Amino acid sequence: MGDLTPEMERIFKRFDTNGDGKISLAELSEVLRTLGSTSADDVKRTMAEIDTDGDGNIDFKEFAAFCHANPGIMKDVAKYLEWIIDTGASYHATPRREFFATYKSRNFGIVKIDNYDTANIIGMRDIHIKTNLGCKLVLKDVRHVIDLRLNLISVGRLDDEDFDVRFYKGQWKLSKGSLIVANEKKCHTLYRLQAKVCGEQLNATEKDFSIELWHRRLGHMSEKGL
Ligand SMILES: [Ca+2]
Ligand SMILES: [Ca+2]
Repeated sequence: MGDLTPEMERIFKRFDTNGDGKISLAELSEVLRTLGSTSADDVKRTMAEIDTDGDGNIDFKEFAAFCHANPGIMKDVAKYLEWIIDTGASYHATPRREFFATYKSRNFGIVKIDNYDTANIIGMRDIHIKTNLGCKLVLKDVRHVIDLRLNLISVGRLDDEDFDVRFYKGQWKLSKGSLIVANEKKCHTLYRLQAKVCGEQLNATEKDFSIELWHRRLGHMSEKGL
């Protein structure tokens, strides 16, 4: 199993929201919805591909086999859901074009990543997310940086917006006034937020964003007869 196992367990637990050790069709459907607009047929097809013993649930063994066969996909899933709370970042930033409803592409300069490398900022716009507590949060002026590996939330920018960000006892908490906006446990060395990207209009239903990559890969797998 090697190094992949802890990562797979973490993702499996995120899929298995009721914690019964199996991913049901409803749970799989919820994850795929988080990733974008997915039809009931897509969900069933995906379930059939992963649920190799056909009992209607994905157990960890089936999930692990799927991850080993398709290591890229689960990494992508983690990226879609997860933002890293970064005290060092000057801006919010993401490599994901599909998180932005629209933006005008132009050169916004460069950003330093991984201490040594620099990368181009090719777009900038607000991104609206729904936190793990179901609160809506507008991340202002998020930089689109394709070379990033993670989605970053800048603590400095939240502070500028009068949010209170606290790190304590292996947790972090984001609040504004008396409202707790997000609250999550530290994972390994990282403070993270699991959030859904959602539409900009206040009352609009969540805007779908492209799930092309996922579809392309699943489609590809089907072609290979998996
Ligand atoms: Ca479950
Ligand atoms: Ca099964």
